[in-house]
Amino acid sequence: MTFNFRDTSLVPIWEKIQKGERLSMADGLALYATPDLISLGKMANFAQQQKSGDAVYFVLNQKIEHTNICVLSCKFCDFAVKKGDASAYEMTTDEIVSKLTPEITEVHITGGMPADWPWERYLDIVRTIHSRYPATDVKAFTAIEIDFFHKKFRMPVEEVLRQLKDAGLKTMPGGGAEVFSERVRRRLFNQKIGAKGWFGVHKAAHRMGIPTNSTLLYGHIETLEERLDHMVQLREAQDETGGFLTFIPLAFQPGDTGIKPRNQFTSAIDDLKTIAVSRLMLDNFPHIKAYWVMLTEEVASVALNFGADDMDGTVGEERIAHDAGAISPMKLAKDQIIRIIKDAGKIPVERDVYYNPLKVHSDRVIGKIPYLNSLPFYHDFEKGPFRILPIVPRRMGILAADNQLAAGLYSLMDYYRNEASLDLLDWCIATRDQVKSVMLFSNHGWADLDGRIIGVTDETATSIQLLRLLLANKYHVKAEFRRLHAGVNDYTGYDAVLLIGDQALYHNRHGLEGYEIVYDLAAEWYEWKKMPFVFAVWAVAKNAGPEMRSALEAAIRESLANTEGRYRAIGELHGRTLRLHPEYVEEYLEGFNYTLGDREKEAMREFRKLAAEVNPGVVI
Ligand code: V47
Repeated sequence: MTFNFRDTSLVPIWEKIQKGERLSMADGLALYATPDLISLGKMANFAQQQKSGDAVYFVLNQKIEHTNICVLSCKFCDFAVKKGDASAYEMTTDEIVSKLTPEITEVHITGGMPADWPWERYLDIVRTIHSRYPATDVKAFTAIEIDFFHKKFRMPVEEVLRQLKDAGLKTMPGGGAEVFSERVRRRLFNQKIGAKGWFGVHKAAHRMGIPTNSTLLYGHIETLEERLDHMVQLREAQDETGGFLTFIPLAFQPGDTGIKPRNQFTSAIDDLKTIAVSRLMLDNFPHIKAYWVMLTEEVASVALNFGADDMDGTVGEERIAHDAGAISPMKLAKDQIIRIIKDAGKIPVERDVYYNPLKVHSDRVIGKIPYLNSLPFYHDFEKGPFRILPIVPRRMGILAADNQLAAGLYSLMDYYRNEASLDLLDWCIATRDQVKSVMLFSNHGWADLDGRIIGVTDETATSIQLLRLLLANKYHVKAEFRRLHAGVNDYTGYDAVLLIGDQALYHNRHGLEGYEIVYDLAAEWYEWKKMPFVFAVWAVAKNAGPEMRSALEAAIRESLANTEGRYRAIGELHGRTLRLHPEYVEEYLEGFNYTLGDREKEAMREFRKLAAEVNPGVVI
């Protein structure tokens, strides 16, 4: 892909981006320095498309700032007050719960840190929300608050998190990171914990299966180098844990902080550059959030074409930014968010706290399995009238059951479950013998797995049934399955772990710590049945209409034809983030059969028959 760069110094950076190479601090500075804003936006939009296709996520959420009384006195904060202040407030659990309604899917709780609240009061808030609104996920307490609880209530950070998790906490917000620079910390928030403490809490959370968000407070006294250093530190931490969901650049609202004149907000250009640069620098972050509360609706709308794929949500009511003079509204209606996202040419995807899609507010949406093995279908896919939603197999099945997609490359089990509303097309993802990316990492041989606990990736719909079948009918053992947490690389505490897709491919190549034996499920099937295994099939909604169907068929056919013989180039672009050599990716892709022929259909029928016998429709 080529753009007409006005600033040709961007060309080498663009080449790196296209090859999936990581950008350096110097690249980041060059991106900030460029006057060619439009090219910067196009590059970031390209990176965004690689990650999230045409999707922009939002959530029906409610912010709760339970109190503004705070023992800290950070210079940039206009929200916090001292106890006894005329504007001080403290909410009871009942007052907090009264702000919620059943349609809210995420509640975001963060606030001041008063000296006199007992630990039980915080637990009570989380527990009560969780029990009264079980479908509402609780995202609560920044690393600063967790550290405060740790010190005040004399409990290790892990114990604080464990008790909150038991009470119902699902994820943590990204606040309190500010800027990791020690220079800025000493000048603006010297009572806060700093980078080491902030990362300590987030990494502890990730190890415990609590994904978290991250922020950067920009537009005050920090330098561009300090912003970029902040991003690089986050990128390194993400390499280590994989537990960050999104990055949120927070535009500083000067208010009466005295740090900047009252109305000197960050410029729209700086906001857009920061969104774009963060998308390009944070190559291992799934999402970048355009937080409209601090950016304004207008800038957030444009940001959706500058690398952001996350609009936060309806918010409900917000004080931290508004006390510091934010000019955005206090809340946005769902319809308004949907309109903004549609106007940006994207798919409004209503999500849960983990970014699982709940509802797709657009038609002509095609589900894309975001794994390397499906790339021959999508690499050269001319979108035409379609919009692409990358979505893991099991979640795609859930959307199909609700008739939310026009078409998709469905996991085989999901195709069967939704057969009545789908038409099968002529393509699939089938193995010849081995697959290399549906792997059981184990500490026990097959026969010894009886009664053991197997952690199973949250993403699978078909491989889990294949594993069940192999255990029951090939090896005559029965194990207990537990779903692994989406998005957090915690594989400890199981006797074996089933992974699929790129995660499995990566660990097949690089090993999975703690597990010595590796089984390839397609190879197991082949050895047993002497048949290929069909993991996924293309299907189109029956109600999509013949024109749509033929447009889709033409696009798939063309992409397959264009990519044939070019698997090494695909490996160059997409293998790097997985630390896989292009030749390895080439060999991997050559192991698949993408056409649904008679042999594949026969294998499908055999699997269907056996799977129905072993586990009549059980889904865990
Ligand atoms: O940590 C304080 C910032 C943060 C000001 O995780 C200010 O999804 C601008 O973290 N101007 C809290 N910012 C908000 C936050 C957040 C917001 C939205 C979504 C998520 C998420 C997290 O607000 C604080 C601080 O960095 N802040 N004062 C100010 N005057």
